[in-house]
Amino acid sequence: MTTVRSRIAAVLAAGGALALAVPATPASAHTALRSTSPSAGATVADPGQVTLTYADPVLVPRVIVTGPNGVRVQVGPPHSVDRTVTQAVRTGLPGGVYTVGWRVVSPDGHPISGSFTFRVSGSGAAPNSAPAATPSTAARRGTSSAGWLWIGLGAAVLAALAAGAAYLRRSRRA
Ligand SMILES: [Cu+2]
Repeated sequence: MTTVRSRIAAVLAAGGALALAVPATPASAHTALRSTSPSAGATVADPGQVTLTYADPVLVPRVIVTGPNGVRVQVGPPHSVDRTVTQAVRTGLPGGVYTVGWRVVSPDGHPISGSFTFRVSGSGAAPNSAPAATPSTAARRGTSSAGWLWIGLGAAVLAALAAGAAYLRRSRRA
């Protein structure tokens, strides 16, 4: 009895020590993206660069900035100083939605990645304002065709279920 009780006490003590140890070592947890410039969903004139700020210093950063029509607009490799990663992008960007895809290695060795989008107003580049309407229309068309694909798949699943039910009914009768 006493050995069982002391074993339970030992387990509880170990659990308590573990509970104390976990929040006491936040540096060993993998890092997280804290903020970006341009910020996610923002509309900017011509950013010139993209900066990503993490909770901890990061290693081996990779940043890909993709513009309308899938054009890559990052210039050279990203630079990582302490907790901030800076990636130069082309200047005079045409208007539209830009996607930033990033990947870094946390201080604990775990790679983390993510993506966000921002919009370039393209007001500074008058000749680009007309073609800029085309990619956004294409993007909208893309999502609507994806929507139709899901509706089509849903209809196919329903048809398969109906056929299966009819088959079961027929086989049960026979
Ligand atoms: Cu981690």
